[in-house]
Amino acid sequence: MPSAKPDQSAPAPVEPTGVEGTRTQNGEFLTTAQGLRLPDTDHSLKAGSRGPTLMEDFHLREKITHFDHERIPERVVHARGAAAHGTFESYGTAAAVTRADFLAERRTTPVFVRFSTVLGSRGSADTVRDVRGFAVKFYTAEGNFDLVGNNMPVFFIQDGIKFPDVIHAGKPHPDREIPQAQTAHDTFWDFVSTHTEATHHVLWAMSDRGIPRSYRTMEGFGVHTFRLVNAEGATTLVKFHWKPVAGVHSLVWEEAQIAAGVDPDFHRRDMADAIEAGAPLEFELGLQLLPDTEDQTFEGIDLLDPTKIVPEELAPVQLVGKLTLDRNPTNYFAETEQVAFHTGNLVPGIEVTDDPLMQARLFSYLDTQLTRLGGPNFTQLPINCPHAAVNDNLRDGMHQTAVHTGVTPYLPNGLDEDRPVRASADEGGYVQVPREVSGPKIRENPVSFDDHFSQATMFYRSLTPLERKHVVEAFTFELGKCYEQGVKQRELAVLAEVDADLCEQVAAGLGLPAPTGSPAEDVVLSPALSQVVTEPGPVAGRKIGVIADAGSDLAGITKLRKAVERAGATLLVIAPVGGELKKGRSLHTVDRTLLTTRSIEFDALVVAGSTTPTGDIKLTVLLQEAFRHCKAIAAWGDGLQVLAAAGIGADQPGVLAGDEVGREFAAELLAAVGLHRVWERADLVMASIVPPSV
Ligand code: HDE
Repeated sequence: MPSAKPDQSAPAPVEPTGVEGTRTQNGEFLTTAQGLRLPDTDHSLKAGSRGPTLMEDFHLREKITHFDHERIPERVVHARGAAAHGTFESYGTAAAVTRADFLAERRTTPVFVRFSTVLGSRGSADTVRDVRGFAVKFYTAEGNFDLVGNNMPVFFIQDGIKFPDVIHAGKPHPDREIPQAQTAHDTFWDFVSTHTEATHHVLWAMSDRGIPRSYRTMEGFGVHTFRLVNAEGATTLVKFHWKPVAGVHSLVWEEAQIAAGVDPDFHRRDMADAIEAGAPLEFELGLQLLPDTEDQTFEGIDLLDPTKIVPEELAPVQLVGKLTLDRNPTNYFAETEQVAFHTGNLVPGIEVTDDPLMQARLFSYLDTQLTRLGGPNFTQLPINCPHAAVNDNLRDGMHQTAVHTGVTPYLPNGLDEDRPVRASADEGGYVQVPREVSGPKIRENPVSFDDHFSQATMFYRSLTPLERKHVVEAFTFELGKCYEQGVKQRELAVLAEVDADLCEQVAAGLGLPAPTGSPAEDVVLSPALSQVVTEPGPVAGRKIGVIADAGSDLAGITKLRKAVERAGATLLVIAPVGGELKKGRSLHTVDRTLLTTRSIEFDALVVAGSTTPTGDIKLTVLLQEAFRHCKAIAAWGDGLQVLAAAGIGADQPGVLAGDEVGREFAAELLAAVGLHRVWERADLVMASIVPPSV
């Protein structure tokens, strides 16, 4: 039956549907794509109620045809992503080195940021071990500027011509199409063990950086060296950094694996929930400024080699603005899926360099959108539209939505007074700094690209012992998943060139002999590469679970909720069954039951006073898992008995106990969350016994 009786009055004239905002999908009447009102969308047109469907049913055919074509090709890499809108506020501190208008003092620029994993398909899990994309589109007054970066500052390859190779090796095997969204398989390790330039990036990927806690706790990097140009035409080389206000934090590996099954949407849910709860994601943009010398090196580091970083201790990161992501997209497809980034979207004052990885990217991004978004007019999609005026003289093509006026889409012209006018540099025109280019036509890397190991060694040795242990475990896991002994042995030979201890520990875990190499002994360490903190950081956007039942101290939960929310975090009530917990004037909705939650959702767990120990195995698993993942655990009053029933003593590291929810109890709990993990517990709960290397 039709759901509503149509209004018989004639449709009022409306704006043409191409005008933004008129295709709302929640207007008054259901219509066809042509705007024809429909009386019924539940029954096809048939020859009698038991007869065949009529070819004439244009509504049926339009509805099915459109559905058949709902999916567009996913991105060949970075297919899995989530995004948010926000703003970038410039501090003005970069104005001396770049004429980019959006970096001038007190500029506020709208932005759209898409975070992603690289290898997995669009429906894959968020928490897999992988590199994360960190792509920012600034809708500046001078046109769109895209900073298409990653959460790791280096890349696997030095020349863009090898990108298809490294991606083919990382993607599922072509015969069985497994494994999905991960590097723990033979072809990946075959590639990186035969391409030792990948070693530095592989170390980053096997470190905790490969499994971020949340998008808000990741650093971002432009990776390549860029060139800044100021108003006087003076140039400075630069590396772009995003510094998360919430600090850099990661999951632990077991947590990442559980999350991939229990909540494959872990990161996108975390971002969307936090934004909705009023806890925006915040990052500061930082610049490492490096003199633009003839040889484009800094302290012996080749700035055109994307497998190298410049340690922050050698060139400090200077903060020049703040990014705030505070608005969720309205429609995933229209915005997050259709956004098209391009490294060639530049603004005056920012230029690319001759890094051969960057050079290939300048071709790839525009090219890939032609198939992904169905033609050359994707810049007209609302999410890609510049906020600056566009007069591009481009014509026609698939999905042309503009109704261009005029008859002179060519230049120079006499019929339209030679318009549009070409802008000089003073008028905001993008004029590249003239640079001499010469050299023989040749396919080879500069000799300075040959050092594949010294920065991998620096990275590994700059980590704390705990982080190094995680790296060892990640290598042992990933290589342990390979079938080919030759691949494992070749990668061990690579590790021997990085650090003997690393190589020996991984070899021991694999049960293989450890080869010897000659790792650099004189590397200068960079403590900035470690992400372990010793002072509590902000807790905004974090989640704390409070375990309670009908008999619990609900007034205590109210007090705790106030303190947690004041700090920008969220408190979720976990009870044996759903519904509400009510006692006197206190009322709490149950957010999760023991059946619908796992510990991975929370940064800390608290047991409310007067909660009855039930011995429910799901509760024991919840608490034990949080304990094993080194999360803060707390209880007040006789809530401690629930912890004891789960085998967790009040005297264990990182277990907080209080008589009631007072200021001190809440402050201690939030400080523990601000430290991210109770690493003192790590040896107790994460030790795996590995026999010495053979
Ligand atoms: Fe990309 N990359 N890439 N990449 N990349 C794409 O563009 C490519 C590289 C990065 O959220 C594709 O629209 C080549 C480095 C991000 O939409 C494609 C090379 C870095 C995203 C492409 C690289 C990145 C992409 C796939 C080697 C960090 C997601 C779909 C020369 C600095 C953007 C698309 C989004 C996406 C090509 C290397 C970051 C195929 C050829 C290095 C964050 O054009």
